[in-house]
Amino acid sequence: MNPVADGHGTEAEDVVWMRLGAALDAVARREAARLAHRVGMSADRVAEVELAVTEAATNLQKYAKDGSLALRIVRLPGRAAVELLSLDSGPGIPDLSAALADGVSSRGTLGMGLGSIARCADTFDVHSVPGVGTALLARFWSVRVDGALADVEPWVAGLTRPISGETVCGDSWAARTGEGPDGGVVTVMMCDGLGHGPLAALAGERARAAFRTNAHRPPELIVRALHDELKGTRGAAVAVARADRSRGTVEHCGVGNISACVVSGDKRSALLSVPGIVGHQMPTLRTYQVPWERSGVLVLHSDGLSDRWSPASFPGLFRRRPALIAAQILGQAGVRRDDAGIVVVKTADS
Ligand SMILES: [Mn+2]
Repeated sequence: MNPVADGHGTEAEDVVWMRLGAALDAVARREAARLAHRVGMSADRVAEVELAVTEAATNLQKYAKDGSLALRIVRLPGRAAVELLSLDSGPGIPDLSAALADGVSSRGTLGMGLGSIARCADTFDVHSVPGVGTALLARFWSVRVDGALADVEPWVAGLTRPISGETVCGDSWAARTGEGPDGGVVTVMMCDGLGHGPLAALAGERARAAFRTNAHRPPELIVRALHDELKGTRGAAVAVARADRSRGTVEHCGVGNISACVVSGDKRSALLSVPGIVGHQMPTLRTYQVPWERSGVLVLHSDGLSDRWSPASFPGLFRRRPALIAAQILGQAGVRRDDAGIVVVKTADS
């Protein structure tokens, strides 16, 4: 893995969620083909991506208790990829390395088809906790790339999932990387629009727009700008955090119920928010600061995820890629009765 600051903004994009069921393989195959065509893949590559995604779907159908696939397009400057995330709630893969090596010793488990997905993907990562569940990440660039550039990893990854029965999500995130004198500053926002459905999604859209034009400012001023922009909407809980690699700090300003923390080893340092509703009732803002070690992982999520998770219950997860971290925590701590959103920042390999 080679983490890079992409030097531009990234934000929540459309995610196609497909829940485990009898039609999952067919639906997943169709959606994979649609997205692969949209990023301009050749017919051969489209076929490979279809096969890999179908394999992931079949794995869930055969072995998982419950689970979902998410497909989306991710972009770095000059390139686009189809990204597949698979999340399940067990039973987990007992011997992951054996599963990846031969696919034989894992017969009868989720590990069975992993090798073929890994071979086809430009980026592949998987994390499994026996008895808890598995998260899988596979990324397919539109043009097959070899060598150092193939496996670049954005510093920031977010993931949102609408409440059951909705197609749009009121939780939203945005980030800007590559700021500061050495490019080591990343600023992220997590926004939970009140309620759910299109009106909550509208608040999220406005929050992303306001973040885009204010991301260079200190977190507290960004929250103020969001407050102005969200007037007349339902309002939102919002948190903005800025991690500065050269100063070794994270500054955080939050209003309402967004969980934020820095994970370092098995330690989780909470970043506090003040009560209020951005766009409606603005409290006196406070900015908190905690140390940012190189190996630190910054996590912000809405109350669509329980905040009762602990790093120790996901051994090794926080050394993995941001997108995989986001998927595993959302998969295991996410609730179905609310929109869920999480954003993860990691500026160094660890
Ligand atoms: Mn919520």
